[in-house]
Amino acid sequence: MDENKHYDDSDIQVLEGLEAVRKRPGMYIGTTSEKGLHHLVWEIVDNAIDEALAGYCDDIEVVVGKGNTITVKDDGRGMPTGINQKTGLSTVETIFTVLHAGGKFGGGGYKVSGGLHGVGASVVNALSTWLEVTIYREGKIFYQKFENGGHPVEPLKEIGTCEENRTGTTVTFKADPEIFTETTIYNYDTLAKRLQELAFLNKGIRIVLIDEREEDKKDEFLYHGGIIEYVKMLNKNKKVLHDEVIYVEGTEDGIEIEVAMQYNDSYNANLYSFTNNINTYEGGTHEDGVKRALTRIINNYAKNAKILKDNDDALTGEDVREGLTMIISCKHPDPQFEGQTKTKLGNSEVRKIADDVFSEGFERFLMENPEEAKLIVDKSMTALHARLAAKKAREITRRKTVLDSINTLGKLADCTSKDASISEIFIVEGDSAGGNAKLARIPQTQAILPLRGKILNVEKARLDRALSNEEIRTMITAFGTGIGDDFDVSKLRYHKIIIMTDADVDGSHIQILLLTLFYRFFRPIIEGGYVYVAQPPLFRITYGKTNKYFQTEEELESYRTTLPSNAKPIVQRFKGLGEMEAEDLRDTTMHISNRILRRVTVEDAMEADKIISDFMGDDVLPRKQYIEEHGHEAEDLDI
Ligand code: TSJ
Repeated sequence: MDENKHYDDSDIQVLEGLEAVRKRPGMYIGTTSEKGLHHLVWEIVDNAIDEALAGYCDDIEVVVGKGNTITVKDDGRGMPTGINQKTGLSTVETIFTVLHAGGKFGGGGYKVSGGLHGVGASVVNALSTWLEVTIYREGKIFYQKFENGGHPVEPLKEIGTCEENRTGTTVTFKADPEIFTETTIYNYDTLAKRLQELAFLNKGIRIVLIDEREEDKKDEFLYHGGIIEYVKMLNKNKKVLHDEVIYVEGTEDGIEIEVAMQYNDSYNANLYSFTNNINTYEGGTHEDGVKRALTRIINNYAKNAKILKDNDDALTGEDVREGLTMIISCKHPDPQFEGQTKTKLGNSEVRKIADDVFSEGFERFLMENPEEAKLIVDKSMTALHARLAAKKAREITRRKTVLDSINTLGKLADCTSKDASISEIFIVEGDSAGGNAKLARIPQTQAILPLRGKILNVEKARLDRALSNEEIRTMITAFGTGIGDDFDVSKLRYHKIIIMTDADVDGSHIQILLLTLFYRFFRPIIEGGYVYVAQPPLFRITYGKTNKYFQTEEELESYRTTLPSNAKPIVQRFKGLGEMEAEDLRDTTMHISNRILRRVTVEDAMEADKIISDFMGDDVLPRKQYIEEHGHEAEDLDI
């Protein structure tokens, strides 16, 4: 058997491998939607980040080209250009054509690309119409191009020379529209958000994003303070309890833990954890270790300072995390990702390491900064007292259910069906819209709950205050689920909770408040997919005997052009639900066969929650800025 035969065999195998990726792209990148498209960028960027983490690169540039091409460029050592013994191909060609070839050669250090995604450059190549790589190394320039889903046009070739000190790798690719059938257009904000996050998580790396598609757009992310600056950004619109961000860092057994934290005066915890730059949404051992240490140390401090007496209830994790913004970043040579979405760190040794590293640093901080220590302990103590008060309030609420039921019955027009799976409740703003909805409903399956007063802004209220709000108590009673620790989603009396508000700024505001309320106190109803937003029309156009309804002026105008030129239709603009005829409301918004409902996702609710905490907290300035900047868009605010 000669050398060439061997080469042919592996070449065929290689192409079969890439063909498999094209046949089942979802297996490799999860989805071929817009999300999958962006995944290609992360795969390539991860390689440059690896080079930076190995200590050889501090400049990364991502360019979105005119035809939605992506170029990623680094100033690292340049990919090795020699021949790979196993494949008989150049290392470069191996990396771009053999599945899972990444990380099998040289290097050392952390491989972010070996983590959650880690499918590597060959998958990007397989899913691209073409891909080019250029390497600057040892005074030479090397180049290779691939076409039609990963087929090399020629082997890697030296195409010129450069200055000895110029090194780096540049990759350009064009995602294949036959694979990414939904879209091949990149979203600047999606790219910017993740690249900024990578810059926060990897201090000292400069990451530049350039958009050449229309007018030139550019962002540069470089954070010498790393996650300290991340925490500062998250707390930007908040009143912080102490000026300095607390920062703790340490390495044990090659596992690096970094924590940055700062308290603000809100009641929410804002905690994000990462492992090898991957957001561990589901938490894991690094998060457990830090949380455990935080609770223990604040309890010990409070006891030693005699703030917490021997017979007092201990501070819980939730107490000590109230108002806390925290980033935990772990870098691990061999992370095990678990959980439903593979975003939970499973390595058990990390729990103790994270605990050790964090407790040592945080204890020292408290000792050296008694003023800040007192503020933090006091904040936790207030949370504890509020928690005990809420418990009492809940007990009272529970006892008051009979009374509440009577109140609720007065407002609620319930449906006659007791089968939750076919029952719906419309939450309607105001009595006049409520009256209309009562006329328009199907009484067997559709219940109407008009809300009268202002819904409480939950950003400023803990559970105890929320429970004292009559509108909220009414909803709890109507839903049948209870709240807080007593919450039981199986008792939900309606499997569709439909928010129906006017299509204007006030309506959007009420939607945001309700979603935030549900997110904070009734989260399982959002997770269960029980919450919807109704889409009432803004216009009715009557021509002859037919009525047509539209949600936007554009839709209305484009319909108008289909009418004969001499037609004179009498167009009606609805200012609110209360102004519509009950018949209109039924035909467009409530009747099962005509209406459009938008199911609220957890992401929608998180977004609402973020809008509330960014813009509707105590601080009026950001709210004013937001309204000034976005006021004109508010009408089509889509949440
Ligand atoms: F993988 C890839 F082709 F997609 C890609 C790799 C894309 C980009 C934008 C950058 C890179 C990359 C790879 N940048 N830097 C490196 N470094 C190496 O591959 C490398 C260089 C030298 C040595 C060595 O031991 O001398 C080891 C490695 C892993």
